[in-house]
Amino acid sequence: MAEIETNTGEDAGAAPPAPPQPEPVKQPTLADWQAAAAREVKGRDLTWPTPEGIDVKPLYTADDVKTDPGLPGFAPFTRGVRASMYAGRPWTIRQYAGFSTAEESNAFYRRNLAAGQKGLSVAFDLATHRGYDSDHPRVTGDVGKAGVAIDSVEDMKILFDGIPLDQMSVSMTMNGAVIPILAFFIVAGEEQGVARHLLDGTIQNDILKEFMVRNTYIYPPDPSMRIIADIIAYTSAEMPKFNSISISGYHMQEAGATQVQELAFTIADGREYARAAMAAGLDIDRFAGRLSFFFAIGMNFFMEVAKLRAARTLWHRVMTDLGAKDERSKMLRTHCQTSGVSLQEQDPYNNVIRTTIEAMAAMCGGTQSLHTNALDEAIALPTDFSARIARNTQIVLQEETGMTKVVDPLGGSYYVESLTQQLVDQAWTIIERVEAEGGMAAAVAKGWPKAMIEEAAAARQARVDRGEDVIVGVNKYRLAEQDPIDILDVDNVAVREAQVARLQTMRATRDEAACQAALTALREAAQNPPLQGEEDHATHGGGGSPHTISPGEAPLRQPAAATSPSRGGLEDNLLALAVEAARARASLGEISAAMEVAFGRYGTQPTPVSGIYGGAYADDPRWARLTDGVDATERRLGRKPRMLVAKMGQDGHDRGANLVSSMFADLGFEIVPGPLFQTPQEVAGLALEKDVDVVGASSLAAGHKTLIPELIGYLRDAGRPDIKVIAGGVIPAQDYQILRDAGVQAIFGPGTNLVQAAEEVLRLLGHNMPPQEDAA
Ligand code: MLC
Ligand code: 5AD
Repeated sequence: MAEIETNTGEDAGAAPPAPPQPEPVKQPTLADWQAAAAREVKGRDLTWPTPEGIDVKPLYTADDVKTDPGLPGFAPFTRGVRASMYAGRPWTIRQYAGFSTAEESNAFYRRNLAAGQKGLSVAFDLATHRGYDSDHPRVTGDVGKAGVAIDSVEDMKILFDGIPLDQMSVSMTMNGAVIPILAFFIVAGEEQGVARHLLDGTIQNDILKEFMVRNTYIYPPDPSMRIIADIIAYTSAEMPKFNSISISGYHMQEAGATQVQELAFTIADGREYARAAMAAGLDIDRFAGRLSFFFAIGMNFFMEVAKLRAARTLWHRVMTDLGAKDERSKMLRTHCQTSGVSLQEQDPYNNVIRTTIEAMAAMCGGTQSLHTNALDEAIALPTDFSARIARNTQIVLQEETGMTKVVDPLGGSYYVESLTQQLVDQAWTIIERVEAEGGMAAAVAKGWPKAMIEEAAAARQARVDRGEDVIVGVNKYRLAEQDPIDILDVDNVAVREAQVARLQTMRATRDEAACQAALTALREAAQNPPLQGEEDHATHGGGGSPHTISPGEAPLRQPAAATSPSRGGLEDNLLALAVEAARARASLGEISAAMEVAFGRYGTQPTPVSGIYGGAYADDPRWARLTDGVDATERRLGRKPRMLVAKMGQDGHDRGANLVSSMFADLGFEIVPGPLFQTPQEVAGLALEKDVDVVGASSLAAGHKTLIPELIGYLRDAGRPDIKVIAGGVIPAQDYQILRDAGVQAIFGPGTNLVQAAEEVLRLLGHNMPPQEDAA
């Protein structure tokens, strides 16, 4: 550096000599940086092509930032919906939970609230989701397993016993049986002394993503959209503090969607719901301020931060286009949940690290409310211990780190600002495609968003199985041995007995005539006005025998709401009538069945994508080894090996089943993709009818110990013990022996490499598959 002479002031009379100018420092240019970086890495390309199709560069500069994100609390809310954000009030620590009976879940909630949780979020069991009472024969494996069993307002009152509903905001994840559940909640509040205008909370009520990925629908799409419009009409008139919907991208990412797909389809879903409510005669500014959102937060930290910023920017644009005037109508407020699918069974304490990183991304993205997953996520519901660590992850972030003190702390980062804009642009392209093809309901009916997500899932699985995407403890740094961890196990026989007893008491003590009259009024409102072409969807019998309609067969019409101007009022509002039925002690199954008479029960036939997984292995010798095995098996059998991929019970999580179907089909198996929601007897019947060699039972909702042994029993009784039954999904190691004793021939838990699974299946089918040292 040039030395600077100091002026001592000694010859003050003379003109001071001009200070020597420092040599101008030549600022390095971007080209200089590129050259330096290229030298360091010997010319290797450092661009990271992400699954969303964004080429992330190794450096971002001011040149990459094209737009000014504005200020938090002001349109377009890119930097946050509140001016002060967490500096004013931190996000709500809202842990999603529920299991077993209402009593047990209530006790769990109270313990969690005492330990620092701030809001509630109820997880219902799958029987409840699908509109069945606990005594229904189709749900024996499901009661109390994946969430809490709620059959009536009596259960709902126990669930919130001692929890003042005017002070605690309660989210309920319910989409299928949304009418009875919301009715029970309203009546439970009423009987607790809380008027409905004081109830604060959120109902998920997002059916479009159910048809795409989550699958806990009950009715066909048209009446399901009517239900949503009715709920928005009711809550906007009667429950001003209640969020009428939680438009969810979470389950899309869980099913394999890229962040751009999650973002685009969620915003497009939101637009569809807003339109359905407007078509029912509601003024947009009366309801839009209570539409809320829900996103998943996965491991790509900066992408997730940018996604939440992009989501707010996009929603502001969409709502402005729809004519909203009130700024609150254009604010995207969201709940986030760290990613379940990113968590692993192997080396499970790593999950605490993953969840912390994801929670920080949700925070830097400006979420309003957050659930952090428990470390045992991949195998079971949380225990008190794992729930504590999950909750404390958020408490530590809020109370120990100082991270809440600054609003939008990554705002102005060249990378994050640039990524935000790219996500806005890429998602907008998909949103415009949706628009061009008639809106999201039409897109869902055509099935292309689901197919897009499944293709992304297959590509991701192939990258993981080939070791290209690293998962620590799974495909790299795997432990030689791992001790099982303590997990929660629900005795669902005991739960079912308790539920059935309470149902019987309620039915015996209620005013039967009043109850039936309320149910009749509900049924008549559901039938009025009759939906055109409703016979297209109707099932055979109200009890819900599954009837399958592929998405292509059941084109969606405009939401029924659009054809009925009276829906804006509450005269034949389904929720208003269900509240009457709930007061009269009608059960969840009865309320659901009353509407099913009018609407029918919906089902879909899975259509696995093809060529993606196999394509990723095109030149891989490990794949050739397998296809040789399949060819040899085919020659021996005289036909292609045949596998039924089965889903039993009310478990609609079909990501794993679809991946397995798609991969084995790519290998050359003949796949029978079983419909969702089958009983063990129905699966056995299909296995016999199609004369399959293997049944692969996929279980993600803890029904495996009941349902898989029953299936094996039916196959044995039919004289076909030779049909091999294998099990896959969320199956804890503690249950392996029970399943093996029942006759299960192979078990593939979370983190299974599909190539290795296929080898094992070929061996089971009698192929002499030599062991391979460098197995995938
Ligand atoms: C917030 N507030 C502020 C503020 N920040 N006031 C002043 N200054 C600030 N800085 C105010 C808000 O305006 C609001 O009041 C009140 O505080 C509460 O804040 P909020 O931001 O609205 O938070 P919350 O009540 O927690 O609501 C968050 C939400 C909501 C809008 C996202 O929809 C929600 O709680 N969703 C949770 C959904 C959920 O749990 N889903 C689980 C899915 S699990 P006011 O008066 O304006 O309301 C799942 C898994 C599966 O789906 O598949 O089963
Ligand atoms: N309790 C706690 N978390 C649950 N999840 C699902 N059901 C429950 C429950 N009953 C979480 C898991 C899962 C995601 C969909 O929600 O994290 O991955």
